[in-house]
Amino acid sequence: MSFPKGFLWGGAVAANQCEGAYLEDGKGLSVPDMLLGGDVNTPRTFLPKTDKTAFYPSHEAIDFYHHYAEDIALFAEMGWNVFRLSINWGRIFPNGDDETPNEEGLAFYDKVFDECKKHNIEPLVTLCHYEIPWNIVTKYNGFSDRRVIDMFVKYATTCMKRYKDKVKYWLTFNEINIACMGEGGLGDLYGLGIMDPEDVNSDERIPLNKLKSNPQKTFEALHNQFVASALVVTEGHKINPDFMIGNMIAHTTLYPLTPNPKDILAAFNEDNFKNNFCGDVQVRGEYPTYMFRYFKDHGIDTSFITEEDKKIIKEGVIDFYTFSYYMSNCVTVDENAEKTNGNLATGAKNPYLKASDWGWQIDPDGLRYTLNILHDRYPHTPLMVVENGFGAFDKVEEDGSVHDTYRIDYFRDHIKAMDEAIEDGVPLIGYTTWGPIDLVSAGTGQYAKRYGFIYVDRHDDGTGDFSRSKKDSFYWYKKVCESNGADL
Ligand code: BGP
Repeated sequence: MSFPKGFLWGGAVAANQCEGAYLEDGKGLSVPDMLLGGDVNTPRTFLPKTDKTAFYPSHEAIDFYHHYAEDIALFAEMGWNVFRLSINWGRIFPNGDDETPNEEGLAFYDKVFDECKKHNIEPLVTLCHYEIPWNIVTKYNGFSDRRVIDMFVKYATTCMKRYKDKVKYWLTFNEINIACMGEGGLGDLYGLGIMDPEDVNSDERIPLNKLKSNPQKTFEALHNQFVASALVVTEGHKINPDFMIGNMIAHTTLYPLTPNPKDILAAFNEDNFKNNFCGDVQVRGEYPTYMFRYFKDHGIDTSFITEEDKKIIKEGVIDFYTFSYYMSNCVTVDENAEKTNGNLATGAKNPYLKASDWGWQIDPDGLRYTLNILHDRYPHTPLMVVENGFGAFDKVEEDGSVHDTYRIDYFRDHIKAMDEAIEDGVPLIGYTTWGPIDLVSAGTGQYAKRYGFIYVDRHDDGTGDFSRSKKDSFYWYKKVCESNGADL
């Protein structure tokens, strides 16, 4: 067994998917508060005018806001030493552009971090996990407006100053490359807070994959996020030189479907665009050359990449690289090839892999491969897997137990793959599973797509008493954490 001493074991959540309390203690509306649920075949819809008859899954979520002490105690019982969570921007600056921060919001996270400390759990904090304040969308069109860079830096440094002795590990933007994925304006809205004014003012429900998108604006806004992220890295190190500040990439590993050189090239290009581009900027501090070819081919005017911004990006390279890994997909030029269903990450079906009920292909070997590829690409950067997990329908037995062997199998195989990668020489420093406690799915808005070791009594029709109970996987992951990955 090769997990090094001090390896970080834990789980990961996002504020908007677990906290609920969406308007409590001064919090402002943020993007996910405007989204209704969908399912595997129906995309989530956006409804800007709050409709009292509609069910917005994140408004109450699993009510972590009032259950945090109980939940963190359960995490501690599993033997964790790290807990990845996000601060909801709208709790600290309810409109994004407020003069002063909201003290009640700041006080809430003080309590959460104190609870972690009590249990010797290190918080790993994402500053923006798809939680852009709604006012920034409607008034500034998200990160397409450069003033939002300053708003984000102000928010991030406010948090970093306040929690400088409580939090050491920070991530700037969750899955910053979501802007390069997904259909229509989905990535624009989730990641960048961009929305076409016509869509913002619509009275109709708009499926997320039908939101309008303007690629020029997308890349300008993404560039502004690179600048904002780099400034936060630089400013954060001034606040506390011991801070470890990382990026976060959605990594869907891509293979050519066949040995046809056209498939090889298509997979190579798609991999660069979707998986490598953002990480290359944030680790190496400059835009990779292949992107200038992409911009040229797609008619993108790159004058937004100014000399001054280049310097900022160069200075603010990250300390560690983190990523989510759920699945792999295939790429082919054959338009008739069978497709997978992966919400954001679709591709051609791999005949060698099984998939979850949501069509996400299960590929533990892909994780070992990915870790090696990333280490080769960024040889001096520590890596961390900050999301990995299996969304499934769970069945509660009469005695309240949940026998989720499928989830245990998924995790066992992926942890073995990480073990192999460490043997291969990869500097992997930690692992946080996604949704260690059931929560709202980002892609579909469902509760029924469950990821947790901990079951939450909460359902898609809005029923449930929010009570928590342990699934079989809870006891299994406890063994894993307590044995530092030896007892699988
Ligand atoms: C990632 C997001 C998470 C999480 C996860 C699982 O893309 O960072 O927020 O939700 O995917 O996806 P889903 O919730 O759609 O099953």
